[in-house]
Amino acid sequence: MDLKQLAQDTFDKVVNGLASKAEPAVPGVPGAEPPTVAEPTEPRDPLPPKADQAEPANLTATGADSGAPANARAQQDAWLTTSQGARVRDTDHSLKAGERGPTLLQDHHLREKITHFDHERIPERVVHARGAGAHGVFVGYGTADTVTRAAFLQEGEETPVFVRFSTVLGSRGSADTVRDTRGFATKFYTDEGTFDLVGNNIPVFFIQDGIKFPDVIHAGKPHPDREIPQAQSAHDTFWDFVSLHTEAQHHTMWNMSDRGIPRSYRMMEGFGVHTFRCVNDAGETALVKFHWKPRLGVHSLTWEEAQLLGGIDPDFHRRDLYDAIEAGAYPAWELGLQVFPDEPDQMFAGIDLLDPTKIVPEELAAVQPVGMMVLTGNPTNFFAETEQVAFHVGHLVPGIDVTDDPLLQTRLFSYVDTQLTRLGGPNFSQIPINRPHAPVNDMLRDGFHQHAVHVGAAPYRPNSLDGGCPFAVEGDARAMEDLAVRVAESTKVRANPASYDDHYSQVRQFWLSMSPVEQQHIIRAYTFELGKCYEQAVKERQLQCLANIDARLCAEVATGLGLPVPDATLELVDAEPSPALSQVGQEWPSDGRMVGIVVDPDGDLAGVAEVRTAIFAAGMVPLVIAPRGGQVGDGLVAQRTFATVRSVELDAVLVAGSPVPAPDALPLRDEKAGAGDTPSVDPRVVLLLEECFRHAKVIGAWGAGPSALEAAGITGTPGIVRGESGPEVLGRVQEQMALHRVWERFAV
Ligand code: HDE
Repeated sequence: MDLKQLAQDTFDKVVNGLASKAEPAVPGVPGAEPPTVAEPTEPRDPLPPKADQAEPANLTATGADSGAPANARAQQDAWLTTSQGARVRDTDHSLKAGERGPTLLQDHHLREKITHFDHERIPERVVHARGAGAHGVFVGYGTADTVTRAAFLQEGEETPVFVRFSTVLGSRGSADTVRDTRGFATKFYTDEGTFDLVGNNIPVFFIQDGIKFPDVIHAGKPHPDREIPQAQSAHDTFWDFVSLHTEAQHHTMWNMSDRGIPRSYRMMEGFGVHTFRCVNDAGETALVKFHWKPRLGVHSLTWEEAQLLGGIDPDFHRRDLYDAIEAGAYPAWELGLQVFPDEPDQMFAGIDLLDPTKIVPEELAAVQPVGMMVLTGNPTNFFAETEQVAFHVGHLVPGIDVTDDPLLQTRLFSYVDTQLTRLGGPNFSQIPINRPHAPVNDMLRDGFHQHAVHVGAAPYRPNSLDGGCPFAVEGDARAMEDLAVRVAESTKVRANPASYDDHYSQVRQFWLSMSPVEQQHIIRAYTFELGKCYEQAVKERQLQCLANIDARLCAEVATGLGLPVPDATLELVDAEPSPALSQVGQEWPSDGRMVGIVVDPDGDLAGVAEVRTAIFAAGMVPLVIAPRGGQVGDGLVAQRTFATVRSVELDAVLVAGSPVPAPDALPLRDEKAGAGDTPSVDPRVVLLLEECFRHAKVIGAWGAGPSALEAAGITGTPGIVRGESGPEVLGRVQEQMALHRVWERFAV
């Protein structure tokens, strides 16, 4: 089977299917036009409600009509009402004893409005508080049949999904682009019940046993006395913990690499981290690791971009995901499995499959694609969907089971537990976004926020009063199964197996697998983070850990910190590099990438219009950047001005002229030019080009554009395309964008 072709066919099928369905082209948006790639920042009408939100909670848990009217939900009809549906004439003035008051207690409308507002917030997630979600569809390839009987993986089976991406450490309002792990949690609404794959963009974890989760999180969160710093690991408590607790070194190295600052949620891998146990129709079991492989490849920001974005656009990743989906540049991932024999020792090639601080390199066990997920719809309401979605690693379907990984075992307890506080009681699975699409008949009753009006007199088993309903599955009907896995005869202990003691060999393997540029980024990241620590002992202890990973890494970081270089206390093993870990060297589609076009109102506007059309046609998004807002030329509107644009939101920039300084730019006059001198090119364009150059982006120029490049001191050639016409330049720029960055431009 040609798997590459299968991936492309599946992607095309989902995207074309959306366009051709009589049903909404945008899921849940009746009558919406099939999406085309379009400028995402242009004003548009508000989206109508989506299908998944259209109905109130008027069904019982058994699927029967509860008797509640279908419109028992806010925002029906055109009139403002109270929560009880009584129409309201005036919501701007409280009821007072005379115009100057005081306000009367009897004003029920005032009290209801304020009381509800007072209780609008719910606790944010204790970790992964900051996130962004999207709806989509998963299509099975049928290639997993030999491994698992999970129905949603069967050939051509389409399953609705909701995905939430997140950072881990920051609060709900923190910046998207901080250096951190990213959550990648997927809810599959399968016909056999909901399956949640609650993963991260990093395949290993800080701890081997869940009992230490509060410790690592307390260390990473802001200091308890000052509550700073927000959303970052560059502080003493984090490095204190990871340097004392060396099993965290592997995850920490991934965080210090470019993986810690993704370019986009659309360009991240996802990992189930733990090993799961799958069972096929014949009852044969296999051990499995889940992988998400992004269609657009794995790409990262530069550290400077990440920092600038924290101020310029803290919502960068959230916006990027939303805009891409609105523009029809649907993000897609292939789900892949690494499959291992289910041996009694649960080891593979000497690697303990139950140790979540270890990977199995792809070169030893290939990731086999089993289906594709395409995200095709944005949430209608952030709170109702992205905030209230509740994932749980225990939400499993027939064919997929857990293993004894001690990290996973703790998670099986933690997720429901946390929802009880966060979502206010045990009925959170009745919240629309959490409702299974499979029929539910669970005998769970009552509790806070019970929405179902259950029928029947006997929510217990066995019963005769409800005719014995509901019935437990018998015979061959498909159901959850407790696999009869042998548990070794053992004694109760608080201890780890000896295989968990190796904390360094895979960290070194990761380091050795990086290209020189990526290694340089890692060195700078450690130097920055440790440079933010105050405690000398913490820095020295982490340097000792680095010495046990690689001598050069340790020496360069130590030099940056101005500290002595310690000797390794372990013998360094030269692990075989795993090329799959590096982001450099491959080519990827450029769908949904942002291309800025710097426009000189006196320059080649016809060329700009032509290039803009070509950028759309290539599935990317052009942003016209002009001296000021409004119309630039015939049919050309500025989407960014020289005052609002920064390099960080662009993947490449084209310069279609050499704009002279606009009057409002003169206060920003380049100091190098000297007081009184007027620079030849608008200094904000010069700054933009300098930044694009520094951030290793492809830069193209035609017409008078090359002289603007010269004014910015850009003379080199790698990633600089100069040409006669816009379309010619764009073609060559796009070729280079496939590599993501102009890697040669980084000083190594
Ligand atoms: Fe989580 N984790 N976690 N985690 N986790 C939560 O659940 C927890 C772990 C992950 O977008 C919480 O609903 C423990 C590994 C994601 O809603 C909480 C342990 C991995 C999300 C929780 C871990 C994850 C969470 C907080 C150690 C990658 C966000 C709010 C035993 C495989 C899901 C919530 C979303 C969220 C506990 C370790 C991924 C407290 C105790 C390993 C993506 O229950």
